[in-house]
Amino acid sequence: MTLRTSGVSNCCVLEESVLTSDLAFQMAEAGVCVLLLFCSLFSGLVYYINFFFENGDKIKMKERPNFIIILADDIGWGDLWTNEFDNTTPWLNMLKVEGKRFTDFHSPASTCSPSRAALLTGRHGLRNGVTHNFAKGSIGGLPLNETTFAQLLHDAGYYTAMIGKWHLGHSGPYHPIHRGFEYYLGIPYSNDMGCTDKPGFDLPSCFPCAQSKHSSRKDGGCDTKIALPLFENQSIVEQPLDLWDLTEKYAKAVATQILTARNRRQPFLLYVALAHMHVPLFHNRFLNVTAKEAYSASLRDMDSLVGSIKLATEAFSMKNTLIWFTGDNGPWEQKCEFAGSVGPFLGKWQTSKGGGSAKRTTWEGGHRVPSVVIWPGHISPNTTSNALLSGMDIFSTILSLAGVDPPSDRHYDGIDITHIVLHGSDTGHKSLMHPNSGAAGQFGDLQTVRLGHYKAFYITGGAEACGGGSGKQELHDPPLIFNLNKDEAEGSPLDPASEEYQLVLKEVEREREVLLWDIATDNVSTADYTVSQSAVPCCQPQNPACRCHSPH
Ligand SMILES: [Ca+2]
Repeated sequence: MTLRTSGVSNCCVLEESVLTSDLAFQMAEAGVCVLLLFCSLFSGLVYYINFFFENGDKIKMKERPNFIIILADDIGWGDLWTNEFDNTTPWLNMLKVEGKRFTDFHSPASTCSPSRAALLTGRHGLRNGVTHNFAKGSIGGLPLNETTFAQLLHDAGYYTAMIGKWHLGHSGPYHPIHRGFEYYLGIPYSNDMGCTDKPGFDLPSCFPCAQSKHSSRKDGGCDTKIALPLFENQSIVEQPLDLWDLTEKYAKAVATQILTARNRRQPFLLYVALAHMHVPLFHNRFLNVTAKEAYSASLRDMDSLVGSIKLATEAFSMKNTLIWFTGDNGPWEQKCEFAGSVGPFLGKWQTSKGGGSAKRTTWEGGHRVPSVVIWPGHISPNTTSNALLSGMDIFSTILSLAGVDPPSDRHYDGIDITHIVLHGSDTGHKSLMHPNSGAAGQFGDLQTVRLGHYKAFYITGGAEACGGGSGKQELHDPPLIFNLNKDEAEGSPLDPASEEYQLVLKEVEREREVLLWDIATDNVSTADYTVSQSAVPCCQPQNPACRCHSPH
């Protein structure tokens, strides 16, 4: 085995050509996390020695915590910390043991762009303007008068970097580099929004990128004419990108960004928006798995990347680091064996009428996501909170922990849950609204209301299920109300004539009216969803599939 160092990443990679088959197999089993641990330790040691002699003093890090927000894509509530995949995710199991797990935690929407916009701004789509997904050719993005937690932390002296999927507009001023992040490496939108030379697992299967300008093949929504780009800052550094080394690239970039923050002696914010578990699925390139094994192999690959991130903080002695892992929405059910698990949140009322009850819906499977937070020495290990919480709470909570006030000229839907994270309180939201995300109603409208352990639907609709069926939109007046304590699968609504129903309805309507009035009188934004071919990322327009890299 030989080692070579990479000047770009200040890390190291193993020469594949000298790997024996046995060693390759062992590495596949161990995942890239082990590789990164070695790299991290080596680089960290070199750095420490340099720093010590340059400064002649002990390193004094800022007291403000570092933040690493890890956002998985399309992960199911049932994918983690259940018997089904427990052997697949040792690193995420470790996070659960070392930190606080949230069992009733909800993504702010059940599709990508609105969920991410709300995470970064602490505001629902009806306030921040992002109610549905942006396209490859979107000329707009998250409205410019919206403020991300990255902008606020950067202004407060944090080093800020983002690695992964943005999906909030990539053109001009909407690019992440202009939204508070000093460094960016990642895919500007979902990993199925462009071809690659070695496609991952998807349903239907996609063909590789076209090799000829004259090819116009389009298969199952897979566009073979525009390759998936990888950006570093504002430059395309690969098109098509190689899915199969993306985990390694991201892991190296995480280590490099943590070192950069350490070199600058700044606290840091690192937002890592994973391509996992969105189709096309991919995994450790040393593995050879069948389609049936693809989901668990990809989950294991994601877990190894999470492990690499955790190890990087430890190897560089960044103990004052809060790591928060969660997901952007539930599983993409129509992808069948390539979709995750909703666990017990089956949305039976919907599935009995046809249609899926996960991603794009407001059934629990659409937005109840795994969530865990660790911060050594601050968060009690192996604890659980059942409080009603939202991904938007991350905005308010990390700003609070950093001592940063958000702009006062607008209202927020996220709440500061420091009392839950640090002090064992279990008091979260009294109520939480879930926006329509494509399966029913107008995008962004808040027509599903959670009140304590009750949930009211003013509108229902099923997303496309595995096999193709979809449930039609239905309006409910009075609303359907489920008691999740007794019926987590949302199978049988309460009898509208019952006293229980009437009491809940009164409070649901009051909570909803208060919120909608608050939004109507708030400082709100409108997103530009205009699409233009000129906004499609393309590093070489004269080449087939915008290719500027040869097939591997
Ligand atoms: Ca997603």
